[in-house]
Amino acid sequence: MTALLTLTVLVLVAIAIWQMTKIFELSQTKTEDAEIANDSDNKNNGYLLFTFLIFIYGITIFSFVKYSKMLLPEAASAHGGEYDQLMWVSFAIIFFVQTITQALLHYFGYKYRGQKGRKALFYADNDRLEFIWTIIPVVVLAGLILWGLYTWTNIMDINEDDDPIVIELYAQQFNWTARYAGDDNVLGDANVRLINIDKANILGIDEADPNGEDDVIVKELHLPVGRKVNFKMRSQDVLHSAYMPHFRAQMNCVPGMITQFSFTPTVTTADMRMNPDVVEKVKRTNALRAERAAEGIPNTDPWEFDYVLLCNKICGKSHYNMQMKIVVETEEEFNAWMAEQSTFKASMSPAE
Ligand SMILES: [Cu+2]
Repeated sequence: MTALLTLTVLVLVAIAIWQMTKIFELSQTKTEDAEIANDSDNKNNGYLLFTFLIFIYGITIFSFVKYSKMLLPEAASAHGGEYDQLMWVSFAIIFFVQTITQALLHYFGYKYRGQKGRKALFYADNDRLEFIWTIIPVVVLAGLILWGLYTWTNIMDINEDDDPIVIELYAQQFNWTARYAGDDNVLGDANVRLINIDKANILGIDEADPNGEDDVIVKELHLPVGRKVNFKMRSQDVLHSAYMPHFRAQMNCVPGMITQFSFTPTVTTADMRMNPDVVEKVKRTNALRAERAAEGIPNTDPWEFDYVLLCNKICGKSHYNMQMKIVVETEEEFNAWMAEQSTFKASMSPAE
């Protein structure tokens, strides 16, 4: 409601300014050629072009300096480096081309501004020039696209090589549940129609399928470092998206089907907490939190870095808070944690 009112006020103010400008224009005494740009108008517009050029370069540099600290730290997965490299090369090319073409565009706008007595040159075409400005983008874009396709195929090649752990990520409004495939490393069949709250079967695991008996259902995702994980995603209700930014991983969770993503975590949570970028970020965040705590604002306890699984599809009103903690640890720590979890069979409530 407040937003609507603010918007209405803004629109009304804009209309008022527009009307006032019209009145101001009408009140001016008119000379005959007032509507036609003269040499000095053209020159001023030329200078304005340069001002705009300085503005876009300035805002680019400002954004780099002020906001590059918001970028993610180094990738914590085996494929992440490849992904980042593709992104940085694309950024560099876009940045280079943009810097040069904007300077040329604005400079020529000024250089060939309208002047009394100057006539535009009629220049039909130039095959060589056209060839050059067609072939360069074609080669660069084809290169980027081929490299992108190659990277995509590599990342999305989900196979059973290297003995991956199989984990299901189950999405529902507005939380995540993870299910490990257990000792047999095979997930029991599941279907939302088999959900039985009375028996605490919250994921709809088929009780008749022996593969499901040793499955382990948890609310915190633990991954052993260096071991490949094959994720199988399901959704109970609407479209969600399993997003694990530190691992450069994202996959939609679609009701009625199983989607997959696979990666190998390479940096433990403990090691990532010592990464200089992460240390800086934690320091900055905690400084802000301390300021807020001093003002008596709640929920401002110091923050410690953790990997997270987020939802990256706007799936409803609590979408922003749909997340699960991910802990990457050594194989021993992982085994010790897993030994404490109970299996689906053991955790099920007996039928009434
Ligand atoms: Cu969601």
